[in-house]
Amino acid sequence: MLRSLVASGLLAAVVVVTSAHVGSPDTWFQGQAGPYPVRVVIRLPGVVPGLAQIDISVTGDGVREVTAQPVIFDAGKEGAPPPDVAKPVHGRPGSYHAELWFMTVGSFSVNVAVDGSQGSGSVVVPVAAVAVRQIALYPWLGKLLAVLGLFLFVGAVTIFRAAATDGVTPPGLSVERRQARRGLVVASVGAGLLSAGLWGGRSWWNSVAADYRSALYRPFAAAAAVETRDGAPSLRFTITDSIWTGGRAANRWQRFSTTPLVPDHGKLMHLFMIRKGDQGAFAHLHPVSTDSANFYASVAGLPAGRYDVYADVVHETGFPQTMVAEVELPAAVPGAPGDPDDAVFVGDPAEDSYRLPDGATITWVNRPAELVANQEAGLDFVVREIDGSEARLAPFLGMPAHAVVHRDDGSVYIHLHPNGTISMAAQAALLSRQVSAAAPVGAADPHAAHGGEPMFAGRVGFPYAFPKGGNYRVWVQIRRGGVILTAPFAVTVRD
Ligand SMILES: [Cu+2]
Repeated sequence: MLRSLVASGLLAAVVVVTSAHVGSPDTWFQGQAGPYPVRVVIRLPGVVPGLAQIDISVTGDGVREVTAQPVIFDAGKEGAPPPDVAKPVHGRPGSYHAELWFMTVGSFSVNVAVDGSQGSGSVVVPVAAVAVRQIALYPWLGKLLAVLGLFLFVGAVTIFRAAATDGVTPPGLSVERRQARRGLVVASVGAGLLSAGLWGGRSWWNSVAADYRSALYRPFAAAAAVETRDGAPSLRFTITDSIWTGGRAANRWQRFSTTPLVPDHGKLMHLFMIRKGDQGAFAHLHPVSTDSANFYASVAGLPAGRYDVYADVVHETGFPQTMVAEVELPAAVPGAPGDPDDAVFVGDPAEDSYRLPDGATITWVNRPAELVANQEAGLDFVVREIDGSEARLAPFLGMPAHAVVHRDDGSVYIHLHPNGTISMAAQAALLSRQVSAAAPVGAADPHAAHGGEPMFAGRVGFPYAFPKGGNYRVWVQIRRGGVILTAPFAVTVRD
């Protein structure tokens, strides 16, 4: 009984989900903290309460102090613990490290503040803390605890008996038969009470573990289908999850994700279709919603095949989700996407430089000779005109470029921006709880001081590290001449 008691003592695990993604838990962010460019990487604890590892690199001289503070959406800064001072990393100038406790499930931000001779500023990095799995007790530890428990149990019963026999017998005298019988009774009653207590403890713990399992995070259930709409094949993406359709939240993460969706880059949903197997067909679509559960998008331009479908949404609490589904496109769909922000791409990948249909090129600058999991991937690209000059980039959904990373088995998917893995809508939602209506802190205003001219430089970098080895595809998307162009790159990553 003790062994099964200990075996059921599963350790609770909370893995933080940082942005909308599949299988890519770490947060990568780059932005401006006042006068200082910063890069922030948040690696997650895996258990709650748990300690997150925060790596911060600050560019520029005269930095006096760097701090990091976890702020939960529903408590705001008032309810946050004081900021932790990040420690400089020995031998790596400009690098700082902090460890932050995540004490509960929820939609958080990590506020990184920099103070220096050039001035001060802060950035807000969205981080959603949810539990996605349970870590079992190490078997050897379970066995050890069972043996110790048994030892304690026998020890206690022995003490009960001794207390009722030797304990009441004057020194030097032997224990009388009547006393010995009473000792046995006391020991049996004691053993019975102890067993009842252990049984109670076991059922209490099992209910805690059951509660925990029922509160494990899982993306909302969803379904995708191809339907004829206005005479043309359309993708219908439906959020089928009873939590969403019924709106009943049973635990903390559900409370954060039963709030309405908010637009991210002006779109309620960013949906990606990737053909399974060869990854030779790709679509970035922005379905329109007919109600809170149903979303439709044209699939014009896509060839036949079976597709993985990833739908990124953000709730008004800043809680991001990626819903996953699959769909079969029985036949190629002629035509081009309806929404000018939608894009479909069919074709084979390049190694490090891809020629766009208009003759320009997107080149992966300084592509690492070997890509290793969990090491900076160096996803830096330059767009060059036909004459080799560096291009200027028009805003595409408020950004100079977007990228999508996908592992060929579908176990990793993430939508990247030049500011990292975070969602701007999540950042804005968390900021809205922290600062006055004045301009948000650290959130880049993509439209500032550009007045509609092509406004971004032709060099874009996506701070990121591949979470595990394998064969990946990276699609980089930019807007040129009002058209969205896509460049695919094939990537092999070593563990
Ligand atoms: Cu999008």
